[in-house]
Amino acid sequence: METLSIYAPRLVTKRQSFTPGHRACSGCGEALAVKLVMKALGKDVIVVMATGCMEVISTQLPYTAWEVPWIHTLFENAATVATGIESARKALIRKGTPLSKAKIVAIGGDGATFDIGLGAISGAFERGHDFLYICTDNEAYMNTGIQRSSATPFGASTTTQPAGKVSFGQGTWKKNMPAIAVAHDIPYVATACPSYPFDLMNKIKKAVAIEGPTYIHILAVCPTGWRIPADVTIRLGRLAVETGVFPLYEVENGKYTLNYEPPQLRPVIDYLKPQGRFRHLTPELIDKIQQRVSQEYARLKEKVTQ
Ligand SMILES: Cc1ncc(C[n+]2csc(CCOP(=O)(O)OP(=O)(O)O)c2C)c(N)n1
Ligand SMILES: [Mg+2]
Repeated sequence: METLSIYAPRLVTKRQSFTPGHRACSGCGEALAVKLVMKALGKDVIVVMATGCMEVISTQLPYTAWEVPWIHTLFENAATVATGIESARKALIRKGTPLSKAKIVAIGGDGATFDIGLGAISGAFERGHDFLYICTDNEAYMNTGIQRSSATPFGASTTTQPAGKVSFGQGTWKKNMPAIAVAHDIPYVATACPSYPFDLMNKIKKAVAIEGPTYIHILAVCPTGWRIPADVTIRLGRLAVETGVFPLYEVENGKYTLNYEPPQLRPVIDYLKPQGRFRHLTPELIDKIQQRVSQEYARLKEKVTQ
């Protein structure tokens, strides 16, 4: 095990087309996710990015962190722009124009994916375009100041639903975005987290090798919005998986596989306690979250055994 931890970094390419020197906060799990995604994708790729933290920190004129063709889109239409590129290329190739077969990848935050861009994503999946959509989910609208989204977990304090005398924070359960992607009957859906870098990179490579629409949902720990120290990002991502809050799984042509199954799930309090956004939660609310997580995990496992 020790030998593996010494040599593991050598198994990852040093070449990266999302370069250092960008302006992400220290400990940003979303920037780490994008870095791993780009290491897995290499250079032969066109990236379409919805506005959000990742765009803002990587493209402050006159600088850019991108060494591949990269296109800014509005908050709501990354999937549409990606599918437009794919269709235009198809048309040009039909006319005999020699064009590269670079992979087309759209990246959006949870606000761009769960909320404002959902219709565009649904249309792109339904029309069957050949592209990968990646959601980097930090569970709120972080770029504009930690406002709640439909990805914000129950009980989390945000600037639009702050915990206090009259509210315990977010009062709704997180929308199940991977399940919505699966419902489109697309060939590949997966969840990933940068705390499991090889799993994440393998899933990216697998997704772009598949023809048709594919979706990867990445949990991106956000020290600023989750109110945690910058050096616990990786550990917190692991706790999300080990408690069952964010299971790592794949759905290939409707078939579910659980990629990491701890012999026993840790209690969710291990994940909630280090985070300032959950600091106010009462034992009753923590129990309620535990029940929900156990229930959802059991539902997922039922699908895996099918
Ligand atoms: C139509 C529209 N509404 C609002 C905004 C302002 N806006 C830009 S980025 C953003 C939040 C992005 O949140 P998310 O997609 O979760 O990405 P994150 O910043 O968290 O990475 C908002 C509200 C916008 N650009 N366009
Ligand atoms: Mg977000």
